[in-house]
Amino acid sequence: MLSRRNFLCRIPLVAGALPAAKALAAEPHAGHLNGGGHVGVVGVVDHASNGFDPHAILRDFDEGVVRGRVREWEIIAEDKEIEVAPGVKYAAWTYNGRVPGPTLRAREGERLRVRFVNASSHPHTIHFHGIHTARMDGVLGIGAGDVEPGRETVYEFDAEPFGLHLYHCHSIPLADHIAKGLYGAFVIDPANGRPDADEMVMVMNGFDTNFDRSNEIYGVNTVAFAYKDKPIRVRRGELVRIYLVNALEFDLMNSFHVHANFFNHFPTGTSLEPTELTDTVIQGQGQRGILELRFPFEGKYMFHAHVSEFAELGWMGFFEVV
Ligand SMILES: [Cu+2]
Repeated sequence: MLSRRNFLCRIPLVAGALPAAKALAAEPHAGHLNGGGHVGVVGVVDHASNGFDPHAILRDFDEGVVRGRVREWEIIAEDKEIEVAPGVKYAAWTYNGRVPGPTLRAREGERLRVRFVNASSHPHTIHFHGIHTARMDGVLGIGAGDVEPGRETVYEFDAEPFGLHLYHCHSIPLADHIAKGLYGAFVIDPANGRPDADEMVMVMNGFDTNFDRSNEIYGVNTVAFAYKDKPIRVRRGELVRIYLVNALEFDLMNSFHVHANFFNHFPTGTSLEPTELTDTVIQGQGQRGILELRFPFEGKYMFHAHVSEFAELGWMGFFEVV
């Protein structure tokens, strides 16, 4: 079986020899194939065909619609083939047609209502992290339980506690429903907000493209090397706030490391005081945290998983400080 350990080694350097092969020109033993870095891909992902672009997802916060005293969203589950690296297609299950799903954003104490429509071919739920009643927990056999294809339900609860959370499908087998793409970030702002910043959401994820229950492609907001091929532009001296979520399946941990800088770390975002000034944070499955930093110098600065294997398989990018 082709495992991720030898996935890249097996990829011929002649483009097009395998359906997925033309995408990945990284070859660990030869290296230095894609000038400017030690790894990378050849070709580009068709973001228009995917219907989402990692650069748009980065700063896209969905505040829903406020009706009276309730903040509302509609989330539709649908099956969709997406391109996770150039030429590498993945039969995803999506919330609102994208992976990760929309970054839902509310304010502490608000009443939230989410209408969930299952337009896919499998039963799904939405399980929100947060504090709520059992019936609104989106798990099998309690409340609405599994929402069958063609059916819908409404989840309603209060926004608490403030912080950075996530939501994901909780149908079984759980790992598959998450790995297929049914997850997203869920931000609850403190009642008095946070200081102004250039805010971005990074959902760390991966894709098991050959069904061996390990990932062959890794990334932030889905597309391998999306922020390597086109760096994230930020302004020198400006406060940058990163909402970092680990939605990875099959691997026990993930990490984030930024070069030539340090950040304040607010685990789960549930305190306004950082616990640590560091340059690397490790997250288990479902773990998340808020990172705040300023770049004192212009230039290109790498960020990547400090698990080297993940970085070489797509999870690396650059900030371009201007
Ligand atoms: Cu599901």
